[in-house]
Amino acid sequence: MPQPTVGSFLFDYLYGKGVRHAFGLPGDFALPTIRWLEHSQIKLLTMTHEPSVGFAADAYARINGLGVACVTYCVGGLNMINAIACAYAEKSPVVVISGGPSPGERRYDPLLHHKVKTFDTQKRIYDEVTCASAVLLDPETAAEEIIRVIAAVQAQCRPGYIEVPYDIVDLPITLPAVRNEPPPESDTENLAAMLAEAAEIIGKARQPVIVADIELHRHGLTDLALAIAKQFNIPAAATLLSKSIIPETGPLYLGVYSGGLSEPATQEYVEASDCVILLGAFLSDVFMGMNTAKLDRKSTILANTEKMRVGLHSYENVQLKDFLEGLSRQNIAPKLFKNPYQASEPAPLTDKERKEPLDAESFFRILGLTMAKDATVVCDTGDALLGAIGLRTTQTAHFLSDAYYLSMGFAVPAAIGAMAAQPESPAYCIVGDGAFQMTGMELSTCAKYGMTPIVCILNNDGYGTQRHIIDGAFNDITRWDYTKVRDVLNYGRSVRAATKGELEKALKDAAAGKEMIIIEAVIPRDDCSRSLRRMAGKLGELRDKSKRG
Ligand SMILES: Cc1ncc(C[n+]2csc(CCOP(=O)(O)OP(=O)(O)O)c2C)c(N)n1
Ligand SMILES: [Mg+2]
Repeated sequence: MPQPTVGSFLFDYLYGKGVRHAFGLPGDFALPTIRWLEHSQIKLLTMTHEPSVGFAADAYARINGLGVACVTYCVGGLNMINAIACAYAEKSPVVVISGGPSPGERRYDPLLHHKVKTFDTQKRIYDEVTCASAVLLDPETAAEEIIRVIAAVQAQCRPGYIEVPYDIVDLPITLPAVRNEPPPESDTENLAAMLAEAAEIIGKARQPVIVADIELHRHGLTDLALAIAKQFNIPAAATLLSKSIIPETGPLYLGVYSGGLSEPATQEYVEASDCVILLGAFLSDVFMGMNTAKLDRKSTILANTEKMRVGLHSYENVQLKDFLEGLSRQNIAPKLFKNPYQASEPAPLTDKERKEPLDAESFFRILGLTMAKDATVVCDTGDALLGAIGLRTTQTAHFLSDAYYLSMGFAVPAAIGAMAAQPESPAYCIVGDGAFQMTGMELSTCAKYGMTPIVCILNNDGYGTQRHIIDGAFNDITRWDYTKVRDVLNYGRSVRAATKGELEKALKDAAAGKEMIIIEAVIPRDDCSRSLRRMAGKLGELRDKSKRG
């Protein structure tokens, strides 16, 4: 066995943690590290722009449990900061690996290219969007540092930052003694008290409901939460961020809850509940439907990795996993309930409808009618996401979006990350025309690696979401001929769909074929989904002085 180097150890260690693909873009400081990555067992996909590298690694991490983004110093790393901020905000375990200057240059070369203010600028900026960071200046301690950062990333499901000076990466590494940190433990008295109080109010509740949010998925606890729902026969809603982590065709599924943005049956049931059990929940303004949610703190149980509360009582040092395991052992009689959220298929199109112009709500209805059964759906910010609230996926954990951080430009690169993680699942990428103009040309990477996404561009002639908040010429964008993107890449097919029938045909053909396809779905400029109309209406009341009450 050749002696491991910093570079070989780093990628062997990540491979051992389950990483099979990494996303990157080289630069002189990163090249020696990227060469080690290429020689490792991890397959490297190089992309055209660092924001895409970050979003692809994020999507891969959401599916695979760990992702890797490898970039160069400052020009690359800082270009990717928004995508990693998204991963931080939404708890996605991405390891950022950046090339960096050598220890010698840090001492003697103050005006080295790519440097911003100090040699630590990039690391300090990353400290704001990561849970652990290290600059591997010393091969003696490099292995310990790598293990520390990756352990934090996995435990907290947040990004981590590892900067590798280009001349350190080739040096032999000192392997540390193996140490296994024990997992954090709950305070047994607090746990017992919380469980007793929770069991009492769930036991008494007439209409309890579970809201299963994204932390369950990130921390591998969805099955446990679902077992609780089944055992006590309590229906479960998802959130926009956790959409599809629970089976959307199952009898307990209540739809996506997001206050006034929800479908009416879901909203009514959740808000009429006398015991809302929020598991792994992010109580963001999006979750609260831009403050349209009507949830009474006194009748909610909140259990996430940061807060444990039953009604108005908070409990310290109680681990989410321990609470869920404890809850599953409680003696609570199964509830009786009738699911108001019918698991029905969308109504098929009539011949008359086929000739009608397409609109935003119909787009999602037709997508639901034609979508391949094992599909993964990746949605960008805008109506691509809000309109998808009622879309039913048939596989669990096959819906991806940045539904809390809401950065445009997520969907195309995230679809690339998803296709790398699960090549067998057809990827549907739903993206607005504005967001497509940000990162859509990353489809170049699909051409490079022979990937075949079904890309639906919702072309409503500009920043539709913003138009419904405050309109002006600032919401206009150049009218691209999106079907020509195919010609630029000389790869795949493209089609424009302006009627419901044209969209139905395009999507059916897409599901039957094995090619990349770009579908330009023409949506009237003033049209939008019901959820977007409500969200934008609420934001309009907040942002527009003339609409403030
Ligand atoms: C990176 C980024 N820049 C700006 C915004 C603000 N923003 C939110 S939605 C939106 C318009 C999106 O336009 P488009 O992608 O065409 O979707 P639509 O709203 O028309 O459905 C903008 C500019 C954002 N969320 N993310
Ligand atoms: Mg638009």
